[in-house]
Amino acid sequence: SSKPRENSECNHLVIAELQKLANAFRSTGDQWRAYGYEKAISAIKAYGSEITSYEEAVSIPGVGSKIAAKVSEFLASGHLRKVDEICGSERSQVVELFTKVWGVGPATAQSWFQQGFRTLEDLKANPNLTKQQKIGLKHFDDIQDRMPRQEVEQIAAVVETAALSIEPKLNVELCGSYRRGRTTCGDVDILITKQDNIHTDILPCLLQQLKESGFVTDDLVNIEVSRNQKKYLGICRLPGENQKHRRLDIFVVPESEYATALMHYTGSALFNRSIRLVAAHKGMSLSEHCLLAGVVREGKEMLNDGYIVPTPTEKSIFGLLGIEYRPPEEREH
Ligand code: DCP
Ligand code: MG
Ligand code: MN
Repeated sequence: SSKPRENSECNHLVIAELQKLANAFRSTGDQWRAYGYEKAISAIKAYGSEITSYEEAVSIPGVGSKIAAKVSEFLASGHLRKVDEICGSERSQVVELFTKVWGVGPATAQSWFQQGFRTLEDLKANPNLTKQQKIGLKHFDDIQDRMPRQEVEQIAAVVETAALSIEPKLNVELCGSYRRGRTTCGDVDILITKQDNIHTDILPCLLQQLKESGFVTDDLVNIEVSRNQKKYLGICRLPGENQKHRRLDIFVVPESEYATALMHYTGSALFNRSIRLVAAHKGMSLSEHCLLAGVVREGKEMLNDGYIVPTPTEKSIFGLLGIEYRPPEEREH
C-alpha cells in the first residue's frame, strides 16, 4: 500500500460525496455497505493521483465496480444522484446526527426520529436516555472535535505519571490514530502492559487517582473485563482554562498479549478487518488476545480452536501471517 495522506489534495470532492453515503449507510444500520464505502474511500485517499476515469477508479484495490461507477458519475456531472436520494431527507439527516451521540446506534436513532425527536435539544428532554447517552449529549461538541497530537501527548503524560506512581515497571504506550501518525485524533488510546510478576489491580487504582485529581470527569464503560485484558472508556479534561473534554480509552493487558493488543488498538478498524481476513484464509485467527494457528472453520463455526502461537512483536505477527511488515503509518486500510 502507498502512504496515506491526511488531507489528500487529490480526489477530495468525490471523497466528500462518498463519505456522505458511507455515513448515511452507517447510521441506518447498513454496516456492510458502509464498510465497503469506507474501504474504498481509504483506498482512494491513499491513491496518489487525481482519478480521471472509471477504468482508473476500478483498478484501485478496494474500489469495486459500483463505487467506481459513482466516481465516474461524479467526474461527468460533479454530482451523485444517490446522495440526494439517501442523504437529502430530513429523516436521514436527523438519524445521522443522533448516531453521533456516544452510545446511540442506528436502531435507537431511528426510533427517536419516529417518536418525533428532531434536534439535540429535543433529546435532552427525552426521558429514556441511558447514562452513556446523557454524557454523550452533555459533551457532544467537545467529543465531535478532533484534537491535535500535542494534546494527546499531554493527556497521555498525565495517565502515564499516575500509572507509574502505582507501579513503576508498567509499560505505557499511545496507540490508535496517534500511533498511525494522524495529525488529529478523535480520542486518546492508551495501552498499559503489565509484567506477569505484577499482581496489583492497576486499573481501579489508576482511575481512582485520575478521578480524585479531577482529570477523569465521566465514565462511559467502567472497566470491562475480557479474559485477562481490561478496558476503560471515559472522558477526561486537562487542567487549566479553556480545555475541552476529551475521550480517553485505557487498555490494560498482560505481557504475553502485548503485540496482538498493540496491533489491535493501533488499528485502523479497517486494517484490523483486512488482516483478520488474511489470518482466516490461512487457517489462523487473530484477535487482540493472540494469534491462533491450526484453526478449522466450517462457515462461521470453529471446528477446531487451534493453538496459540507466540507473538513477541508486531513484526512477528506479520511474519507468521506471511505478509510484509507495515509500519503504523501504513495501516489506514
Ligand atoms: N477498533 C477496531 N474495531 C472497532 C473499533 C476500534 O478494531 N470497531 C480498534 C482499531 C482502532 C482502535 O481500536 O484503530 C482504536 O479505536 P478508536 O475508535 O479510538 O479509533 P482510532 O484511534 O483509529 O481513530 P480516532 O482518531 O477516531 O480515535
Ligand atoms: Mg482513537
Ligand atoms: Mn479509542
